[in-house]
Amino acid sequence: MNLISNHLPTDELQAIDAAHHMHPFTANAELAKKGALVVTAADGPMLTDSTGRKILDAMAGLWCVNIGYGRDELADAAYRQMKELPYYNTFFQTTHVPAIALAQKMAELAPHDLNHIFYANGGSDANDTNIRLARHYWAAKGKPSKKVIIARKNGYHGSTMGGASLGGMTAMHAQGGLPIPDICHIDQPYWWGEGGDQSPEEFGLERARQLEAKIHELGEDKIAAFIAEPVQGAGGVIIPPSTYWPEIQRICDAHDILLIADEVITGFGRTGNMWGAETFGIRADIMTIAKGMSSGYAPIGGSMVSDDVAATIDMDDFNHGYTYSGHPVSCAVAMENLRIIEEENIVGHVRDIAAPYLKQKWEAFSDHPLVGEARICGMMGALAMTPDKSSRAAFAADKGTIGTIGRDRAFANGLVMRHVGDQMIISPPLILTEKDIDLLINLATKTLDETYAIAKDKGLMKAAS
Ligand code: PXG
Repeated sequence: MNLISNHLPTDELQAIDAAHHMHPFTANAELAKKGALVVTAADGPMLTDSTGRKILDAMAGLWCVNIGYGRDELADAAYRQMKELPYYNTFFQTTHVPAIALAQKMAELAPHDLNHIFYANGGSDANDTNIRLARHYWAAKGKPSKKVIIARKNGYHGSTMGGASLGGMTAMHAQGGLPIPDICHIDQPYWWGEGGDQSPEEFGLERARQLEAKIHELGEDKIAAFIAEPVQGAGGVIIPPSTYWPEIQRICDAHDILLIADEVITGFGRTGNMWGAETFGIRADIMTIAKGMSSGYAPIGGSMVSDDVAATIDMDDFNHGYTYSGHPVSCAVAMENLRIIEEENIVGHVRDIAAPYLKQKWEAFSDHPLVGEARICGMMGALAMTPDKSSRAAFAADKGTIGTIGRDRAFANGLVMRHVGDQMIISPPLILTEKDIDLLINLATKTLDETYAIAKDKGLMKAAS
């Protein structure tokens, strides 16, 4: 493999980075003190840092590098497309071959009649598109008062003004005056964290019925859509109880509101089917896609839109679009990625081999003294850490204290895991072999043992009152 490794020494790179690069979701001054991990190369599921250390990437970048790193076919597809037609737009009665081919492919892959794509650059702007699509749809149907979009607390739908408003992250809302008008949030279906004495099934129903209560409260004539991730990703891999999605579906159908499934993480095989919608039996009117669409090799996202929504929107100009909607290079890379997913049966590999093997090992973590719940769906999993398993208590220490220790121990052990508060989460490349999974589990075990030892040492194994 040819590496572009002719770079400055690590400490110099870190100093320049600290001086000029504002990192997303990061306390930059804090990071500047220790310096960011400089990743220089990657292959399969393994990263290489600037010191030559190998690290297992159990987050697939940011939940996106589904086919793993180092696939030359995608690089070749990008190169060929850049030479042939590096850019053209699709705004003013023009189109190009990569956008056409990918639109056809996505219509074939997407569930039921989600036969139309509106291209975006990623998930956030695709969700901004969805807000405008849903509102425009109802206006075109002669019901302009149907504007409100109901979303969920602790959901994640992106970082743009629209995406962050749909998301239910209070720390994001606190910055920049969000949410924008006509977006509201109901509670999440997080049984382990919020289910109290209810069974998961009872709790799932109760949380779904909050949607119906909200529709009654605001009036059906005001509601445009409900948006949710089939499994919450950034919120901490929250897998809803089995009763949740059927009830949500019933409510959306009964009340004439659009259902938007945000499959930015759950799409393209992550849950063991091509779509989270298949895993949970969801029939959406609009589906958000990004990340695994190109396995992160090039930025691309979009909204898959049903026949009905597309036909309704088409009756009028939809005054919306991005310069890079359907960028030819990203489309060509996505096409090649989808070819690999299909020809190498990546989804079958997840369903039949990787996910069952990982599940069995991952769930055994629930015996660890630090772990309250070890949950997993396909290739996305979480370990909820607790000082007291029986009461499912939170730690007395500030939220995220133990999670940060876990994250730092994982890095030190050559494993990328993310922490969400005091939960450790994974979302590895889908191509992991059983041997890779063994490595992941060994490193995660070491990480948990060390985190537990540190938490005990520092007197942190105390429950919040
Ligand atoms: N919807 C969902 C469900 C997502 O997970 C977005 C939309 C936004 O996509 P873009 O491509 O605009 O980032 C996402 C993105 C994390 C993390 O640390 C998660 C995401 C992005 C960055 C960090 O968990 N998800």
